[in-house]
Amino acid sequence: MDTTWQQVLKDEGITKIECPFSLETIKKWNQILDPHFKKIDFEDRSYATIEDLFDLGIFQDFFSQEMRMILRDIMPDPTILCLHAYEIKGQNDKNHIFSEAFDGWHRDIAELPGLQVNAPNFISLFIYLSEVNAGDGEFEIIKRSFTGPAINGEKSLKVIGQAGTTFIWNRALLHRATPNTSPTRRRVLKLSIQHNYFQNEHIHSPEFIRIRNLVKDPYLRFITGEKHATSPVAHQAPVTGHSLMKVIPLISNSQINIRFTEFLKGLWWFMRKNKRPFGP
Ligand SMILES: O=C(O)CCC(=O)C(=O)O
Ligand SMILES: [Fe+2]
Repeated sequence: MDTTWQQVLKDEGITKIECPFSLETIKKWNQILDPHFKKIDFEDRSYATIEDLFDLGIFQDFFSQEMRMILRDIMPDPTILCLHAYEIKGQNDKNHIFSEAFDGWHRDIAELPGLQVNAPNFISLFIYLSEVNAGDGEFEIIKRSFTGPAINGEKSLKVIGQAGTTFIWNRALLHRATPNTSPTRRRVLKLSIQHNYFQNEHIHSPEFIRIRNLVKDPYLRFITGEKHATSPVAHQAPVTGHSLMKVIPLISNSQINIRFTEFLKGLWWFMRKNKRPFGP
């Protein structure tokens, strides 16, 4: 039997899958989002927040039956840490995030004592909403880099593709957004999930509370944190069925090359902030 995307995610920390939405849906979302982003396209990084997505109907489309099965196959109790669409500006020779250190390389999550490093605890799912080619601020990641530093010369993977390119990755892996040097803004839809029983300040925010109060669907109430408990109560999202999305192989296609001055700057930055190198 072919390896499933679920297994690839565990082994390598990133998997690409078929787009769980039709291209018409992706197009429709972009048409809905265009006027929203047009108003704020002077910002270096601009957002359609979870509330915007909800008010625009994209939130409701997003949690399709297929998406529910995908998330359930990652973890039985997925709870949203963040869901938003964002654009990053073009003509920029800097990484839009963590540009102050290590050419943008970072982990979102530190290695937590007692947790298996490669277990899918903190996961992000990206759907490119614009076409992303080399130079368009493509997402770059080092497969299997669950622990340890980034070493120059090591292989990395730059994810490029059409609007609708969908990939799921473990936030413990070393990754970065490459600089978007192209003339156009790069648009991504991003979901981050974690176990229901993990601490999660977002689900207590007014935006999450408003959405939770407006939705009746038990699944949407679950994923926005209704059953959240700080004790490890084994709640599970109400979904049946598994996702049989085909895995699309991702082959490392680049190499890390952190400039020496960037490396020193990064070390200094982390020391000042009392954070260890290559932590979040
Ligand atoms: O925008 C990107 O390509 C990556 C952003 C990032 O570091 C993240 O989502 O954790
Ligand atoms: Fe990150």
